[in-house]
Amino acid sequence: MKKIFLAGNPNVGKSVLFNRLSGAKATVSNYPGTTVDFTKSQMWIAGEGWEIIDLPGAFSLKPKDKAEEVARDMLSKEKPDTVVSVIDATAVERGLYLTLELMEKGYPIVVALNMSDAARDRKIKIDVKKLEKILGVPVVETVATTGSGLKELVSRISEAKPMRIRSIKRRAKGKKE
Ligand SMILES: Nc1nc2c(ncn2[C@@H]2O[C@H](COP(=O)(O)OP(=O)(O)O)[C@@H](O)[C@H]2O)c(=O)[nH]1
Ligand SMILES: [Mg+2]
Repeated sequence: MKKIFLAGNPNVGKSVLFNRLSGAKATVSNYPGTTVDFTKSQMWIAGEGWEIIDLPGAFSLKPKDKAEEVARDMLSKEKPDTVVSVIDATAVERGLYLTLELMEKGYPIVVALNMSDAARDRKIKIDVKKLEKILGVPVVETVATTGSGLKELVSRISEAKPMRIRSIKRRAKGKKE
């Protein structure tokens, strides 16, 4: 079965997103040798069953605590087919750090700009198309608590592909590939 992982900083809405995407039947497990929990379930994308895993919150793949260590280990051991990098749309720069680290590792990424309702309330405007162009991966605005944007997020999972950091830097400078 293909695997999709939800990765992101703590409190960006990963678990709410996970519950919306996976529905019932989720199981919580303890990562071996730790007190860190992760949640696993299944979802259907275009008639195909996927395993979906809600990773412990992490700011970086260079771990500073046990939760980050588990997130890093699960990513490297289980080799996800797609990683949804969940970013708080009110603090995009903070979330991009982990996103770029994930890209550097070669994971196919889709970015969920979650809490886009809160960003809108605070008059934070994000040029999604430009961000998408610079990163070279799908970027979708979502509101996990209402389900807004989730259909688009799921539909763009198939577009996720490994992206090279070098080409991101070139695009950020406006150069051609
Ligand atoms: N306004 C708003 N709140 C959200 C959204 N998604 C999640 N939340 C809230 O943010 C908090 C953290 O969510 P949670 O899923 O536990 O974050 P996690 O630590 O990344 O798993 C909870 O109080 C959620 O109800 C969203 O899109 N908009
Ligand atoms: Mg959570």
